[in-house]
Amino acid sequence: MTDDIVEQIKQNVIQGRMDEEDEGFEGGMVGQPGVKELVQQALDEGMDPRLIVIEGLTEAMKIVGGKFEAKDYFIPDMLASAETVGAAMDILAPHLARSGMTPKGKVMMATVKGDLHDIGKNIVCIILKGAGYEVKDLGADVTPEQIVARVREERPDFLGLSALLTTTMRAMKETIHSLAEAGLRDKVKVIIGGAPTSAEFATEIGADGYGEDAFDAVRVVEQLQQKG
Ligand code: B1M
Repeated sequence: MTDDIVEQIKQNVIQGRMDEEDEGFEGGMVGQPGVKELVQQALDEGMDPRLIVIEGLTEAMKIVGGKFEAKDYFIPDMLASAETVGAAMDILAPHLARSGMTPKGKVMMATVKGDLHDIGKNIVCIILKGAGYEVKDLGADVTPEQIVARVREERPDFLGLSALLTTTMRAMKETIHSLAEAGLRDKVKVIIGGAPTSAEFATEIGADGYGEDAFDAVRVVEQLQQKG
């Protein structure tokens, strides 16, 4: 029974089904419980919320990531799946805190100054949460000064910066420079991402890593964490 419900949660994330009203990517699933109902049911049955995160949501998003890389899934599909994970995490968050599941680390995320594009950054936040990280989302159009202040206050392990415009990429460099000026550069690992950025650009501006997409961002964070 326990395994059944985790498997159902996993399959429903893969199908991007938030609740019983959703059809699912393959269609014809209206009326069957979706991720929200299944997660609540699992909790009501006394299931360990960590199991739901690790074996249900995280495993599902690995499969979704594989489908995205294989071009079986496109951005709207990935977004629908990622949103079900976000909704599941909202239900699970208070239970996880109680169950003593410690986050793997704290990641602060922001779309940089002058840039309003936040869809990709929001996906990265959701996938990082699904992978077990505590995520502080500062939003979009966040200035270097605001970022420095929040890093100083909250001491995240990682700072993730997103930019979608060639004109705002330079704000990433400014932000890293401001962190250094504030004496905080060696206190936080900085990873960057967003369509106009690249691994070469990350190296050029002194970032610690570059994530091509949300799953790659998790991989880079995990790698940096292992390196210590
Ligand atoms: Co604008 N926009 N936009 N836009 N917009 C682009 C980016 C553009 C490529 C369209 C085009 O001309 N073909 C172009 C940029 C050109 C350039 O600089 N090279 C552009 C432009 C020019 C503009 C305006 C200047 C238009 C204008 O007003 N004249 C203006 C700028 C506003 C501003 O930011 N100051 C503008 C405005 C907007 C909207 C507000 C209308 C809207 C944004 C809504 C929002 O985000 N809330 C919008 C949108 C939606 C787009 C497109 C159509 C889609 C972007 C998107 O959400 N993609 C885009 C064209 C396109 O990409 N086809 C375009 C989906 C998203 C899931 O992907 O964000 O790449 P992405 O995120 C990915 C990866 O990049 C990566 O993971 C994500 C998930 O896989 N990733 C990270 C992202 N951040 C990461 C961080 C990481 C790691 C990975 O680690 C920290």
